[in-house]
Amino acid sequence: MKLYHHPISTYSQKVLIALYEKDLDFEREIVQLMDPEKRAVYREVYPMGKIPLLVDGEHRVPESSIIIEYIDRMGERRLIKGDADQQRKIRFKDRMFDLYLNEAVVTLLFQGMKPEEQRDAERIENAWHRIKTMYMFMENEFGGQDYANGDEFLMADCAAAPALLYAQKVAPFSEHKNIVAYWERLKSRPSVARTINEAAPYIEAMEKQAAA
Ligand SMILES: N[C@@H](CCC(=O)N[C@@H](CS)C(=O)NCC(=O)O)C(=O)O
Repeated sequence: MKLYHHPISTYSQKVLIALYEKDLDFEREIVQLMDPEKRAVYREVYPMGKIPLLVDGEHRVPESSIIIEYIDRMGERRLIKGDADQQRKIRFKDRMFDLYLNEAVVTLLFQGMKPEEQRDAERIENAWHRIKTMYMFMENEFGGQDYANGDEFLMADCAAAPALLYAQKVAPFSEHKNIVAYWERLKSRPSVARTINEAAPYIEAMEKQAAA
């Protein structure tokens, strides 16, 4: 299997965490989406131009959640488990973290890198609404359970970790003690710690470039 990804990309991180949790072997290819030439080359592989993409023999599997569904049939460790209702709840939380936390956090991150006069106030306001709503929901949930779907780290937690990694920078959650405790639990997992370590030099370079 080969994963097209970038260590700094949140959706790539989500899949890397899943691959590490499941201890699966894979090749990696880093895709430099910021470089127009390299982006054009990658669009030959996947016309939508999005990362991550998993290629396994004849199968081309895009979309982080679908990649996790695909790899979840491999190995012993399951990231989507239980009966149909339990699985639906795992998918629901995964969607919530992707669509309403990750997307909103990334919006704030990219808007923050633009000169003030080019920022889109409506997008920023909408992102904040989603983040605050997610924080309310998460603070309540993590008061009663360790992970997104109970006491076990599953697919939705793979989605939450990258969003919280960047949220620390643009939408700090330090006043939400249950989210802080959840983030500490996530970071202490080898799969998440490894993904964060691999991203660290790229994040540092991006921050230096933004500050220059
Ligand atoms: N829904 C997709 C989102 C993937 C996505 O948006 N990836 C970003 C990087 S984190 C990307 O490829 N951005 C480049 C672009 O939108 O052209 C997934 O879950 O994999």
